[in-house]
Parts: sequence; structure tokens; C-alpha cells
Amino acid sequence: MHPRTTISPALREWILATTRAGHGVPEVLRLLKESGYDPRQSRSMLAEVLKLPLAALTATTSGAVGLPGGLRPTHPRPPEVTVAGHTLQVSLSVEAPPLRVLEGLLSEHECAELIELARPRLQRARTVDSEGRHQVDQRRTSEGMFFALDELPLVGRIEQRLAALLGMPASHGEGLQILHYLPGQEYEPHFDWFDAQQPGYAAITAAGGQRVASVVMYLNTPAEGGGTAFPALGLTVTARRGSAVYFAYEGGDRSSLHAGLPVLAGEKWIATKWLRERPYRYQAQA
Ligand SMILES: O=C(O)CCC(=O)C(=O)O
Repeated sequence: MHPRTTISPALREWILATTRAGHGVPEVLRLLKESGYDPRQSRSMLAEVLKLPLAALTATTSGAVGLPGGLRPTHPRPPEVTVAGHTLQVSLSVEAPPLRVLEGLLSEHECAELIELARPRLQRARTVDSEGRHQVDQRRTSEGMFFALDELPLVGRIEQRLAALLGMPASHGEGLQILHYLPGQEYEPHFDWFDAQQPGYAAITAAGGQRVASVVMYLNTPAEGGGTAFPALGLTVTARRGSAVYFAYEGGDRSSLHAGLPVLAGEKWIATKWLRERPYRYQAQA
């Protein structure tokens, strides 16, 4: 008989989410082993979390999903947070997926400066396809650009603010992406995490592992439309200059489905930060 193992809530949640996402017990055992867990201990933990007889658990090698050893963000707590000398308000919280609306994350001046720095470098925005390639996509009709990590003092300051706010080192972030939408332009419903069943999964997660959270920062207030919709929650976050929506999606949480709604009048500018479970090295796109 195995001694009863203490399982952290995060690990318990990861085991449940990973198996619910369709990954078999052998795969989960392999991932736990890669993360340094003793196989015997892993089998006990799985048996306990999944309420399975211990004898039913055997190990093989296949599949890959985000590993439990990676870092997870801390979700900002209402009503107010002060980080790196900057105070912001948490005006809305959802528990599943963890989602926060953040007011005053960026100052008016920071928003205006980001727009002006990005403007001359805009190109048709791309998405990442199932093979891990960046491609032009009808679902995403905006223009965009990426800053490299810490490319400019302003970019570095915002990255440090987010790092302090979410308890994730700036090195876990992908380069800040700026997007510009004109009337009629939108970003259709999608997930930001990578699907482990897709052929490009290994390549796209080789640096940094899985994405674990996103922060969409609004750099202006569109005259009409352009909110960020979360259809599974029946929630639309209004795009307002300086505010942001933060959401996390451990284990490929399908309730994190979201869309940039069409801009109906005026324009929309956002800065998006995607966070990885491990340090991420920026790779120039072909
Ligand atoms: O434009 C928006 O409001 C959402 C942007 C988005 O979904 C993304 O960049 O992943």
C-alpha cells in the first residue's frame, strides 16, 4: 500500500484539466516524470485525484501538454493593487476562467507613446497555424507589430509592471504585440493557448512551453464597438484607454474563448502580452 501523498491544489487542478482535455493516464504519468516526480508517487497521486485503483495505472510515452513544473500567474486581487510604484484598480473578477478587468494599468501618456512607436512598424497581423507557422488569416483583419522584450525603456517598464502584478518574471513574456483595428476589422473567437493535438505543438512550445495567460491592454477608446467578448461567459469587456483584461487558461481552459469584436466607428489600438509557463526566447518570424 502506498502512503497517502500530499497534492497541491494547483497540481490536482492540472491533473484534472489535463485528463479532461483528453490526455490519457500514461501521458500524464510521463509528464509528471519529466517534471521530476517519482513514478511511484505519481501513480499514487493520479489514483487519488482520478479515484482509480492503483493497479490500473501504467506508464508509456506519448503526447505533450503544459507541464505542472512551469510557473503560473498570480491573479490580481480587488479592489486595488500597487506594483512598481503604480496603482491600478481591479473592477471585475471572474473565477473560471480567472479573469480580471484592470483599470489604469497604463497611463494616457504611455498609451499614446506606444501607439506612436508602433505606427510606422505596422503590418497585416498574423496568427499561428497548427504547424506553428505565423500566417495571414481572414479571422484576424487588423494590422500589428511586435516589440522585442525590453526593446525600449517604455516597453521594459510595462513588462516589469506586468511581471510584478502577475508574479511572473518578464522573461516568461512574449514580445509585446500592438494591434490596430479600423472600422469593420475584428479578431474572430479563438483560444490563445496551443492545442497539444496539433502537429506544430512541439515546435511552438519548444521555447517557453505552453501559454498560461494573456493581458489585452487598450491603448485608446474606440468611438463604437471593439470590445473583447468572452462568449462562454456572456461577457464583453469595453475597450477603454489605459484599462486591460487579464485572463488565465491553465490546462487549455475552453471558457477562455474570446474575440475582438468589430470596430463600428473610429479605431482601436491594443497591446497584448502572452505569458508562457517557462522563460521564452523571442524568435524572429520568417
Ligand atoms: O482585440 C481584442 O480585443 C482581443 C485581441 C486578442 O484576442 C488577441 O490578441 O489574442
